[in-house]
Amino acid sequence: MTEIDQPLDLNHQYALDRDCTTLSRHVLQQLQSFSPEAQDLSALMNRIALAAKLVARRLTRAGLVEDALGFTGRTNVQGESVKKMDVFANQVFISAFEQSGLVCRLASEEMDNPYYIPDNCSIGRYTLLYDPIDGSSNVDINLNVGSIFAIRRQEGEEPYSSEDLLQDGHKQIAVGYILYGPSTMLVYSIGHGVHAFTLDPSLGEFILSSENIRIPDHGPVYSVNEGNFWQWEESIRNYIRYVHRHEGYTARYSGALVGDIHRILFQGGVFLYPGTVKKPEGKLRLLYESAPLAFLIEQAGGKASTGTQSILDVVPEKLHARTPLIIGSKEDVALVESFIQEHNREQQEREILTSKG
Ligand code: P6P
Repeated sequence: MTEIDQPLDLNHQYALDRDCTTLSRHVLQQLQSFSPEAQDLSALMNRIALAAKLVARRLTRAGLVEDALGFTGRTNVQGESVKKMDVFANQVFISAFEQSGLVCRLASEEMDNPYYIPDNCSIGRYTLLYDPIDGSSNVDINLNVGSIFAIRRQEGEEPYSSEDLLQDGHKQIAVGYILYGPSTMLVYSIGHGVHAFTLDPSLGEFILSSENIRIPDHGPVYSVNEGNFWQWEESIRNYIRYVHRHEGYTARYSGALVGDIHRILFQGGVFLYPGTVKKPEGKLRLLYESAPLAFLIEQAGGKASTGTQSILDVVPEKLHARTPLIIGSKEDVALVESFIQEHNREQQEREILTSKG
């Protein structure tokens, strides 16, 4: 037999097949279709991958590239100081999608209003909502950061109105995040499970690394900024006291949502960013942080709530609306919710007793 007639051994064949499963191919496999919408989604995810590679390249060399790190001196619509990397990454996604012909609008944490691409609005019936660099406080100290994205169809004929974005999270058709860590990973869902791709810099391609990821029903991790302890409602403080007093829990908090969620997706547990007495709505933004991650975690078998309502059911009143976020393994999220329900029940009983005098 000639060399060519001898099949590769199974390990080599598996590795070759895997390296040929690129993100755009995987989307079409998930949809089992070559319809125009399937092709759109495949092309959209390909542009997300391009943006991710451009951001990863900048981050990898940020310490060497002049003027890549530090603050711009401006504050964004959130009232947060803007990092140079925030501005760069925000523009990367705009540039990647301006040329795509698919997206009419981009709505970002870094922009007060959506960015419109008029040439695309007659044909490109999609909106990209994104947080270009999540956890940017980690950028200058070379710790992990992420990007979060959600894609929704553009509804209605008025391209310069964003009213149709003020709908619940079930309207998302593709979601995911990019984790810029020791390796760059892209984790996504289009409603057919959750899948992870790892960037192979030697190929310049995201290659399938984990398919149909399932979050454990329970895990040891609780991820929360305990520095806010005295600002929380008593119910959340009661939950934290519970995990302090019971074996089997461990605290992990990186200050970057994507890294904390990624850990919980694989190891199980719960991430909390609760509201406070002064800011009941919390810090995290619904449309381009909580809702995409809620969709993804629920696709992996987990749960995401405000504490009293499923995140995916929340209808925002404005583009940059915030919500409390409790997200992760379904048993751990349910445990946090049980402390909230217990506290609310006790409060109602007290109010009834008080009203009876
Ligand atoms: P705090 C980063 O600014 C971010 O939006 C998330 O990535 C992160 O989980 C959270 O805020 C951290 O907020 O108040 O704990 O520093």
